[in-house]
Amino acid sequence: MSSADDRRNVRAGHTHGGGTVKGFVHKDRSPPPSLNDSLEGEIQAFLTDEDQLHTYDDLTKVNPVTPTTVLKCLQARYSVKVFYTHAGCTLVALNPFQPIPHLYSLDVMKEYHCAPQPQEFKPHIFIVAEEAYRNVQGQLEPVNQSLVVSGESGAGKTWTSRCLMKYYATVAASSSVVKSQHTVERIEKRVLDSNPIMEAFGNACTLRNNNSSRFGKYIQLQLDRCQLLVGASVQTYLLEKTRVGCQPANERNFHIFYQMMKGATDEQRKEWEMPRGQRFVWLPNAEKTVDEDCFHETVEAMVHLGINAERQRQIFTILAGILQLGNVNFSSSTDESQPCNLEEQSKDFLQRAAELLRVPAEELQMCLRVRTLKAGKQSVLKPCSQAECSMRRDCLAKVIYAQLFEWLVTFINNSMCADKSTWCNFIGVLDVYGFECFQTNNLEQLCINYANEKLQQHFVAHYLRAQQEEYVSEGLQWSFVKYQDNQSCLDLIEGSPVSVFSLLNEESRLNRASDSKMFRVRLEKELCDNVNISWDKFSKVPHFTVAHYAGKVNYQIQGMVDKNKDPVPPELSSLLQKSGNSLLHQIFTDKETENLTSKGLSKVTVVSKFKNSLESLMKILHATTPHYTRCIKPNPDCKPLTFKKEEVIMQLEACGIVETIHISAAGFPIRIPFSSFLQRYGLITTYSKLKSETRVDLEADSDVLQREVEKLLRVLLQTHAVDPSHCLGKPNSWVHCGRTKVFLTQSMLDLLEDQRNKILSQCAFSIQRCWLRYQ
Ligand code: AD9
Ligand code: MG
Repeated sequence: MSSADDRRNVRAGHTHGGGTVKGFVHKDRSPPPSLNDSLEGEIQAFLTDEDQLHTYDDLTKVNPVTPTTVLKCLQARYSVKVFYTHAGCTLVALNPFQPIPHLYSLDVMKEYHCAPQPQEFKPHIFIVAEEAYRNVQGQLEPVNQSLVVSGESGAGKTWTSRCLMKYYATVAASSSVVKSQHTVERIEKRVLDSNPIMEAFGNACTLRNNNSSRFGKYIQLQLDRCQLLVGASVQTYLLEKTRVGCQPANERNFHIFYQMMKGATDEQRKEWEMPRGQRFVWLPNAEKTVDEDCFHETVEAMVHLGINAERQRQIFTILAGILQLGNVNFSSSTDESQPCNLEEQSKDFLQRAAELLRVPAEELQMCLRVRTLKAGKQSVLKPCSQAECSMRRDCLAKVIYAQLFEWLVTFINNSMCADKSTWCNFIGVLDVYGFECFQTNNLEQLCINYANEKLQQHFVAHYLRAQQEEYVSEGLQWSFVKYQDNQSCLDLIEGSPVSVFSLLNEESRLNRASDSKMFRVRLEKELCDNVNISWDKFSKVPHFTVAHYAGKVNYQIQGMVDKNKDPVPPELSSLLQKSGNSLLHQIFTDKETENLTSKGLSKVTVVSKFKNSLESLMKILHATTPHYTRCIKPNPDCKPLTFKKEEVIMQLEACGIVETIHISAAGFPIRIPFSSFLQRYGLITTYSKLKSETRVDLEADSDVLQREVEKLLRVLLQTHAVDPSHCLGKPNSWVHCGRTKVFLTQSMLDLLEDQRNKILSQCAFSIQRCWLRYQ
C-alpha cells in the first residue's frame, strides 16, 4: 500500500457525528495555546513580533485569539500576498482581486494531490479539495463530502467553487466520453463548461461584484469506485428573476443580454432585431464592459454541452424578444372602462417582441392590456391600468426568463449526469449568494439572508455544537466556548405557528387588496415579543428590522406579499403555450408549469418553495462530511491587494471565526472509536517491550477496549519521553480517552503514525532478511 493510500485509511477512521473531522498539523508540536492568559499583556507580546505575523499558517496558533490578533495576522499575510490561512476546521480565503500567477496551476494541483500529507504544505484551497477527495474513498466507510463556500457578495465564493471544480476535473479526470447528437465530449470538460453557461444566465454586474451570482447552486461531482469523475448534477436556488425587468440603479441585467448585444454577428443582429446603437431600457449600463461579456465562450460551452444550433437560435430569439418587451410602454387612460393604449413608439417594439417570441401580436397586446376575470362559466374582460399593464409586461419577461433558466439547468443536468449505476459517491460544492444588506431590501434579500442563517446554523450545529456536545457525552473535561446560536432568528423567520414566513404566506393566500398594510399590522401585533425583530414606527417607508447573525437588516414591507404570491396571469401562460417557438411552447406546456400558473396564482408561494428547497439541501449537507471555506472581501471597492481593517473585522465577526478558532485550538480535532484505534495502532503495544500477551478482542465492550487503549498510549508517551504535561490524564494532554473514542491533537496523531510506520518498516526489513536467508 502506498503512503498516500495509507494516509487515506487513517483519515477515514476519524469519524465525528457521522462525518470526518479535519485536523491541521501543528508543525512545532507545541500544545494548543492557553485561552486563559491576561489578554492585554498577551496582545502586546503578540504584536511585538510583528515581523513574524505572516508566518502563522493556522490562526489556532495565534495567542491569544481575539478579533484584533486574528485581523493583524491576516493583514500581515495579505501584505505578503499570502491569501489562504487555516482557522482550525475552516479555511479563510482572502480575495486578492487580481490574478495570482501560478497559484492555481496544473503543477500546483499535482503537488497537493500527490503529497503524502498535503496539510503540511502552505494553506490552499487545494488542501480542502484534496482532503475531501481522500475522505470520500476512506476504506472503512466511504462518506460523501460537501464543500461549503461562504462569504459576502464579491468575497470569492464563485471563484473558489470554480477552482474546486477544476481541481477535481484534473486530479480525478476519468477521460470518459459522453456522446450527444452532434458532439462527443470528455465528461470533465462538460462539467467545467456548465459554469460559463450558468454564469451567463444567472450572474450580473452589481454594485458589489461585477460577476455577482443571482442564484444559489449546489453541484454534486459524481465519482466512481476508482474515485474518477464520471458525471455531475446541479441544483439551483432562487434565481433573482426580477432583475430581468427591473435593474437596481447602476447595476446591470444578466450577462447574457450584454453578451448577445456585444458579440452577435451582423446576421444575428438582423435576426434578433438588435441593430448596433439600439438602446434597450432593460439593458442599462451597456457601456460598462466586464470580463464576463464573452458571448463566444458561452456559445462554445453550449455546443460542448450538446445544445445544438437550432436550440441556440430558439434561446437567443426568446431573449431578444424579452429585450423588445422592455421598450414597450403604455399611456395612461382617462377612461377607466377603456384599456390603456400603447405609446406610439412602442408599437414597433411590441410587434417585434411578438415576432421574436412567435406569438400573435394582437393577442400579446390584449394580454398585456386586458385582464380576463372568470365568474363561474362566464369570462369578464377588465381593462388594466397603466401600472397594471407595466406589471403584466414585467411579469411576462420574468416568467419566460425563469422558465428558460430552469430548462437550461435541466438540460445541463441531463447532459452531464452519470447513470446511477456508474457512480457511488459524490463531492458537493455549495456556492450560494452571500449575506446582503442594501439601502432597500425586499423579499429577495430576506430569502438570501435566510439561506445564510441556515448555513450558519448548519456550521454551528455540525461543528461547534456537535464538537462540544460530544466532549460532554464522552465525559471529557471541557470549558464551553460561547458561540452565537442563531436558532431564535431562524424561528422568527420560518418557525411555527407564527413567523415572518407564516404571516407572509397567510396574507398571500388571503389575497386581500390591502395585503401590505395587513401584513405590517399582523407582524407588529403577532411578533411584538420577539427580540430579533423591531420596527421604526415613525419611518415613512414601512419596514421591519431583523437582527441576523451577520448584522441588522431593514426589510421594506411594500410589495413583499405580492412578490411572495408571484402571480402569473393565466392569459400570459396560455399565450406562451401557443408560441411557434418550439422551446417556448415546450417550457410552458410542461405539466409543472401548468400547475403553477393555471389559477393565475402560484399554489406554492416563493418562500414556501424556497424553504422546501433549502430543507432538502440541509438534509444533504447533514448526510455528508462538511468542509468550510470562508471567503473574505478585503475591501468594498474590489481593489487589488487593498486591505481595509473595518471591512474585514466585520466579516470575521459575522461568521464567528474567533469562536471557531477557540474551539479548534483548544480542542481535539481527531477522534477515533476505540476499536478502529486498536485495529490501526494495536501493533505499537504488540511490538513494544511491554508486549501484550493476549490478542485484543475488538468486539469486547468499551471498558476493556479503553484499558487497552490507555495501555498503548502510556507505552507510547513514555517511550517517547513526551513532556509529562501532555500525558494522559493531564490538563494539557495531547490525548484523552472518552467513553467510546480516543480524542487526539494532531501532534499526537503524528506521533502515533511515526511509530506505526517505524514498526512496519522494521517488520518489512525482518521479513526481507528472513527471505534472503531462506533463499
Ligand atoms: V456573489 O455573492 O456571487 O456577488 P462571490 O461569488 O463571493 O460574490 P466572486 O467569486 O464572483 O464573488 O469573486 C469576485 C471577484 O473577485 C472575481 O470576479 C475575481 O475577479 C475576484 N477573485 C475572487 N477570488 C479570487 C482569487 N482567488 N484570485 C483572483 C479573485 N481573483
Ligand atoms: Mg458568486
